[in-house]
Amino acid sequence: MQKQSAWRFRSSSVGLIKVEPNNDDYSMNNGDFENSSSADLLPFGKSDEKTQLFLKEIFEILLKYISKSFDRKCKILDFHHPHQLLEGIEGFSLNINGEAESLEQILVDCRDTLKYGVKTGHPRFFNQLSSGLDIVSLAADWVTSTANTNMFTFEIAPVFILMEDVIIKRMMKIIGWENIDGIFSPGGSINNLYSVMLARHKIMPDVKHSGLRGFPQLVMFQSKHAHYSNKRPAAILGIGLNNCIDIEVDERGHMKPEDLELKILQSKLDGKVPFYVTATAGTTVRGAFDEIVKISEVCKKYKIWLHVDAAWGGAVMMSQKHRHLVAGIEMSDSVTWNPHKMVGVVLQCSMLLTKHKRLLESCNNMRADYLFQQDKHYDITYDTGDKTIQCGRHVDVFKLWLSWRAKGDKGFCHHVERCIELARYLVRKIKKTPGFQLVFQEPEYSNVCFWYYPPSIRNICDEVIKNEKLGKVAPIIKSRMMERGSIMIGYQPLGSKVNFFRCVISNCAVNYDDIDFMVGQIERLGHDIDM
Ligand code: ABU
Repeated sequence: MQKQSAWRFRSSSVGLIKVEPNNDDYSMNNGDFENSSSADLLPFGKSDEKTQLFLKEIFEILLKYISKSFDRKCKILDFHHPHQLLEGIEGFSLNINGEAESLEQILVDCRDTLKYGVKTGHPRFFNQLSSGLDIVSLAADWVTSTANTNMFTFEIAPVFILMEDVIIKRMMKIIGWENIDGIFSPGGSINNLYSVMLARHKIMPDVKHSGLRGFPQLVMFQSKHAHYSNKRPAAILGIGLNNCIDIEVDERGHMKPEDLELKILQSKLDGKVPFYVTATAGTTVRGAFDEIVKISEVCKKYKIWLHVDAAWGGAVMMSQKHRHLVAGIEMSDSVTWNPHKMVGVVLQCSMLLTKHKRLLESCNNMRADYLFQQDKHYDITYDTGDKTIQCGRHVDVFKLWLSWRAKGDKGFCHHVERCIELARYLVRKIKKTPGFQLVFQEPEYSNVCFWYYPPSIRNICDEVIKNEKLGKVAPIIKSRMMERGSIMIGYQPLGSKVNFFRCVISNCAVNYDDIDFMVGQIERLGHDIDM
């Protein structure tokens, strides 16, 4: 919104208050943001008062947004098409016109940015694996941004670097390894890439310096339901997507170990070198857990690196009740886990863990003299930046560290168990609600996949025609829910299954009524669909 319709501000005994432009108190405006610019803030301003007033106002905007995020009466989003946002709505403009705007306009920009976004913390946001708005990790993120440091060396991030070490060592106990190394990086996809790099470096360390020429063709394997990021490293690292082999899944969505072994043997017959297998703990769509013990036996037999992509499902390690889903994880060589998914740490928080100590360093180090001097006066093993493929690295550990401090193991355990219990409630609800059908019976995790059949297609006898129409239902309902802003759930096809809803529960704000609301809302939005 442009500043003509914006607010005025003044200080009072109860803090900063907002005053309408035509209010008599307008003249008492101490913030005077309309006539102020970033040049009046620290480090340029004469005092820090303006900075404090400005940040307090930002804080007020954030607090209001947080309250709305949890308020079921508020919409999840105020949907606008890309062209509408680009053209500008009610004065909200995305243009950078080169002029310095007033602080008043900057405040309005912040408010409008949140206004036209999606409240991913809303209890009726079921769209993504990461959802919810965890207050402690949010506070941690604010602290992190204020510290505004970089994770490359102990020299400039002493506390955060040690926290990363503490968390990684704690994960060693949780996974059950005798050794550990690891790194926080921007997301599961990057961590899956790291694991392929490590696996290749272990068997072909010379590739780092000599390149691929002269080395045998490598082959890697993952289930056909694995996340797509498990394949991309083949394209990035010169292995080639054609050497990234899909393994069949059984009726539960688990990778078939016998098909894995068959394809490993085939690749050997082709003169290639099988070197890497991904087992998925919690597939993206279905939430299925590959059987790690059986897969690890195959990997051991053929001396192949086993990576567990537990980005989504790794949280079951926190629950004695559900830990059996990752039985055998200690037999893996590396694990990806994203606490920004199931345990609700705010984005982004993702780690790559490996039991092969010093391999990350050896694989990635470049020994830049200006950062990683070898003659520093402290223990330079804590200059962990050289283990990564980044240079600058965001502080992600503090969100997890603070959240773990605040909730303890029990808090994380409760989070996972409650989300799975709510998913089971949804399964029971779907089974008994006419027009709804589960795509997969008895989900293992908190993904619940289902179709909604509007009355107009329920009695169609021709299965081909019925399926064709069914595939169009979820996108129509999804567009209606976004226009209305009442609820958000993802949809997709999978193999021969036409478009279905994938409801993911990872937000601890969700309750049983929200599940009932979701089912009722889909009925309300979809009952009149007639194609
Ligand atoms: N790692 C990607 C997860 C995407 C999703 O939320 O479905």
